[in-house]
Amino acid sequence: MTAPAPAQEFAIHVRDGLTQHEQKWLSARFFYDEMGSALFEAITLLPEYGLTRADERAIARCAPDLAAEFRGEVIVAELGSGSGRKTRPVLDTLRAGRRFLDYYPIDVSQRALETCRRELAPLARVLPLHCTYLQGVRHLTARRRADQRLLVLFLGSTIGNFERAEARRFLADIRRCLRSGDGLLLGADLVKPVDVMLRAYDDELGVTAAFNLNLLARMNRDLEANFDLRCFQHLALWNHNESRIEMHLCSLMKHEVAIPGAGCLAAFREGETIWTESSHKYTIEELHEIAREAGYSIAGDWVDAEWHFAETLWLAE
Ligand code: AVI
Repeated sequence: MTAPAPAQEFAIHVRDGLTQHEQKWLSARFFYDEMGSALFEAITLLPEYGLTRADERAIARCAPDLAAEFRGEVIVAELGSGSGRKTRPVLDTLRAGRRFLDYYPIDVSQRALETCRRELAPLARVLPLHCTYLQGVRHLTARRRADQRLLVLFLGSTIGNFERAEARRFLADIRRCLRSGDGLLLGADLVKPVDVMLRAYDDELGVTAAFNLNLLARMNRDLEANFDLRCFQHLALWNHNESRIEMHLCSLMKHEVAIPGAGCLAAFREGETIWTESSHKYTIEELHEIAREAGYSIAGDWVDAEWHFAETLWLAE
């Protein structure tokens, strides 16, 4: 199993997204180079961004119930490589009373898988899968023993970064890989007052702005582009109809940027934006409806009391 070559993929993607006459866009998955990952870590510490802390609290609360549900033979897969902080309580509680616990982080980033192995190796046998999420789950379900149940973790509201229709499709695709009785623990950020959500994506310190602008800096580093970062402004908007926060980079003037590594020239009008991320916010009712439609039953919800965020456990029917 192999993940796509990242450098070439980035170049193709930049050419497609930035030569659009209508809405220019870049996929949020390109935020996470070394600098972007460090900035994201800093975001998780911001007082305005309660999401990660809420996720951690909700996971810690649901871990004993997970252990009770998955008492027999179980293997754990995580979509995205887990950080010690988030995944540790689940592995810790599940491994109690077992000789081994096999944990398969699935990620297209080799670096993230390495970090995950270092952090979580003392708690489980860490068996990284360097591939896309669906490839990894298919690989595991084809190879596990008949008596092993699979518990898939999809934490941190990464599902929020999928388009709504894509999220439904993806969760249904995962269901089709599972056997009856397998589980999916999904962490999703919930709708909350608009000012709270906006502050979470436009913090006072400017860390989220730096995280967003780093996409331009990354094109300068990796594709020899000549973006002047001061010609762009970070924007966070609430799209009520789609129930999502959108992040954009707004050009402050009419200008052109050369991107030799992607073989293109990007022309910007004053006020034109590059749409860089969507963070969809859900309600518990919508999550349940998605689960039922995809063929899961709902085994439990753990909603954080401080920051409206849910961990929800679905079982394949
Ligand atoms: C990774 N993901 C769930 C984060 C989010 O909240 O959508 C990424 C992020 N973007 C800006 N701040 C954090």
